[in-house]
Amino acid sequence: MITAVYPGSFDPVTNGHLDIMQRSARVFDRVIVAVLNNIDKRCMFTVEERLAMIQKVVGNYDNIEVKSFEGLLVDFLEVEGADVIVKGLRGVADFDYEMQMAHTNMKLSQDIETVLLMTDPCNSYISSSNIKQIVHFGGDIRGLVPDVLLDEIYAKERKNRG
Ligand code: COD
Repeated sequence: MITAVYPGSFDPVTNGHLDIMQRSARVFDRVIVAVLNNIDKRCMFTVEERLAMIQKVVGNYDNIEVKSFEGLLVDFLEVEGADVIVKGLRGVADFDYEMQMAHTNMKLSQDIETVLLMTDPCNSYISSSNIKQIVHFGGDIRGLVPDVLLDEIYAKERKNRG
């Protein structure tokens, strides 16, 4: 039984992330979506909100769990008894970054493999950062994030504006 961890900030979760989660669930026996709880990083959504949003979109998958983690990713994998880190690749910029992360994690734990899944071409330009920017300037994010989260994302932006 292979357990894979798909880590990220997911601030907010996008259709690009969702596609990687769904495809991972087909490839691996068990998938843990691991939401980084980074107190140093300013996020639009709290870790609890991010967990709930992801749960809302993958809650119907029997082999996907959603958890938060702090500290080193390899330590989280060890606690969970996981074997593989899954990442998504949008292009060469992601590749350079992910290669460095994979090599670092390899150095930290020889037992863990990183598997990179290519983005679906229709999601290749989507990032949490560009979604936050579009929402901030009143643009349309339909098709970029799961439909069930649209209202919540717009409401959060309105709340943040005060
Ligand atoms: N299509 C496909 N994949 C995508 C898309 C898309 N449109 N958008 C993003 N992705 C992929 C990203 O490439 C990434 O693999 C993943 O989805 C998550 O993306 P983000 O942006 O939500 O998350 P990041 O990049 O902020 O997450 C960083 C980590 C949490 C993975 C990283 O900071 C980490 O591992 N931290 C723990 C500390 C640690 O262990 N450090 C040592 C290793 S260097």
